Amino acid sequence: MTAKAFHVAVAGATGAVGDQMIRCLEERKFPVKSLKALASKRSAGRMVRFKGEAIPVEELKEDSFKGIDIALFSAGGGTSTRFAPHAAKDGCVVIDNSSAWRMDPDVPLVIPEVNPHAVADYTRKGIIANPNCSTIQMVVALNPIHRRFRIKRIVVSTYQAVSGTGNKAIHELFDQTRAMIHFLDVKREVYPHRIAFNCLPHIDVFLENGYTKEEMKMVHETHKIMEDRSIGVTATTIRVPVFFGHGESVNIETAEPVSPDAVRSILQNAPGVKVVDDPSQNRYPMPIDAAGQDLTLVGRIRKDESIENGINMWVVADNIRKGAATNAVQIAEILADKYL
Ligand code: 25A
Ligand code: L14
Repeated sequence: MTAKAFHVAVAGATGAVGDQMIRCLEERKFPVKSLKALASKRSAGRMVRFKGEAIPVEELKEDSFKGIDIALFSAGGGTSTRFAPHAAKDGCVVIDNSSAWRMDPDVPLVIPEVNPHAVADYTRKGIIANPNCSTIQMVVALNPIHRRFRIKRIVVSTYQAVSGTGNKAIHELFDQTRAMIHFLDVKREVYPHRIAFNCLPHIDVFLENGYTKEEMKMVHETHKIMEDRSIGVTATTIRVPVFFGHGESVNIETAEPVSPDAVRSILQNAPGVKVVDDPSQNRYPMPIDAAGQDLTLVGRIRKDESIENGINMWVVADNIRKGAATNAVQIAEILADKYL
């Protein structure tokens, strides 16, 4: 029997996430028969590298997906809304990193460590959604705790890296930092205020209820992925001047009595998690350690002394890898193994 291999396309191949998707396909040895790199007209003709080969970037069009088995999308919500249905119609399975399809009841929203079974529902629309980066790392850490102690309420504050916004934001933080250090004029284009040496309590757009869309994604996506709408979730999402790696201060209240030691031992055996929790040696999760690898780091695990059954913790992961590209390629691996 010959091993299966797939015709794969990456839409948004020149972006921060699309580029990492191609790296992940290569690193994880995903069985790629051919790779098609798609982006907007602006990037057509540029080259991307895959397994030592130079692949020309083509303009994304409605008919780009003929003969493609799996398409990984990360080119923004508008692009996914418009093009994913065309890809699906041509028999291609779309794994979409934008927020466009996540809450569609006919589209599964998947974290492989949490709800891999949901991949089966890809047949409804031919689309699988990749969750928001902040949701992924929080749910990877909390799901094993929920299964044992039943989480009643989550209070989360995020410290999010600029890379989530894409390459232009990475350049903006770099250019502003350099300008500040040289006492030059600071220009801003991507964010509404300077991000260098600052924090912005503003990620994605503001909604009627006073929350940002990023904050409400953490509420709704957590319910959908954990398949439990009874969990109270409230979020505050903050942009910080970090390039790669989101941090999250997470407070939980559980139904069952819980202790920091019990949480530590559950997380030591949880898939995709690494406990980094030795304050006496100054060991705790940090973006500089999370960046460039795929585990969700958890530390500062301690009792919330203000309530009966409460725990505080600090959760850090690489937002471009586990928060986006790696999670999408892991979904492709499940598809390839079990369904295609
Ligand atoms: O929140 P969302 O909607 O879910 O978005 C998630 C991700 O999508 C991207 C962004 O990643 C983010 O991380 N994104 C979001 N809003 C966007 C918007 N309005 C957006 N991208 C474009 N416009 P990113 O910016 O790192 O990567 C984006 C990737 O998507 C490709 N792309 C964009 N529009 C497309 C498309 N592909 C096909 N069809 C479309 N209509 C994009 O390719 C990139 O691969 P590109 O060719 O448009 O950009 C290549 C390089 O050009 C730089 N650049 C970006 N904007 C401009 C620009 N250069 C000049 N002028 C600009 N206005 C980028 O640095 C990029 O590397
Ligand atoms: O995937 O950091 O819904 O600006 C959109 C905003 C990803 C992060 C998503 C950011 C997010 C992004």
